[in-house]
Amino acid sequence: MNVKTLGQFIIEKQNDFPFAKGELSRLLRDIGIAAKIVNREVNKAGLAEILGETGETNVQGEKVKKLDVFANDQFIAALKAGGECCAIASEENEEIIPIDSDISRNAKYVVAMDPLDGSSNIDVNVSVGTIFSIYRRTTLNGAGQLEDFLQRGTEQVAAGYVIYGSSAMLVYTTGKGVNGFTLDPSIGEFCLSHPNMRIPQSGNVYSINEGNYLHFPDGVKKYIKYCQEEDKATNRPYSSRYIGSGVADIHRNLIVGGVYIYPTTTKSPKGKLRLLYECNPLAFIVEQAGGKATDGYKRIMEKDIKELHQRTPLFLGSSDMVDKAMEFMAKYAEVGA
Ligand code: AHM
Ligand code: MG
Repeated sequence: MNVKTLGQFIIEKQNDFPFAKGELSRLLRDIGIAAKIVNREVNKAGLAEILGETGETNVQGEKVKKLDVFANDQFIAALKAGGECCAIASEENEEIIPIDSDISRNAKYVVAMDPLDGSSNIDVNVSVGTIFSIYRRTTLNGAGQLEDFLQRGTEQVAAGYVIYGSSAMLVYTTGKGVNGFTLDPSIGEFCLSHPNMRIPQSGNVYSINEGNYLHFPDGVKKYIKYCQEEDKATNRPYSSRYIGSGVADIHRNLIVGGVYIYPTTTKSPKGKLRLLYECNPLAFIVEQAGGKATDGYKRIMEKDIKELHQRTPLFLGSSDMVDKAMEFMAKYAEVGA
């Protein structure tokens, strides 16, 4: 069997960047290693005492599960040990984590991450994920600083997610397409299983938390009704699929085609998801796979970022479906969004 591991693939792809010295490759490798360790723990979450809440709340004011803390610690440790990253921003930490060790101080890259997205699903054995985004630092040297993270999504050097599902998969892009790797537990390696992933231009799945319907902008309400209408030519009604674990919902839509929407609600007037370490990396991946990602009006990756934990609405997926949803947003914008 002709298997290509993530490590082999990364080294091969390093040649795409003629002046690359291997730093980004090593950073991706470090992330892959942390992902395997987190996967091991997620897999036995139902068995181990690790299951449950720590009782602390994270910076977003949500209850933190023990596995969130574990995943956060693992990724931070791997990135610190690797020496290619001079600062980390995490959903779990209010402030950035500057890295000031001898090997990392002058490293070129910063990493923003959501170490365990969808963590409210852990206790019910539903897939969770890790999302990461890599930027080149803008400060010159020393440990990384906040301003290194306040860059538009278009400046991302690489981004990816790991899904801890029925199989564990790592999907990433460096701006030259999207490739997916499935963990083969028998050899403990991520192996290339989904080369050059492309999202279908259209699909028949829409993913949104309809429980919030009453609080959605009118454009979203009308788009949902559009998805539910009968129309043979466009294959409607579409199917509603919402796991509530963003990486799993978006991974499915990436493969079969579909649109994922987390709009503003009256409860979360800026949206729920975070621009830096959730929306931008997912947008980079989906765009690289041929899809689109906007906030309903504007491209996600061109949004200015002022705060580490800034939120944004998200419309992401098959390009025709995102376009259609945006059409409804524009049409009904004036009527009380
Ligand atoms: P989290 O980072 O606190 O886990 O929140 C992000 C998650 C996404 O994975 C998911 O798509 C969404 O929040 C679900 O939110 P809701 O329960 O409001 O539908
Ligand atoms: Mg999260």
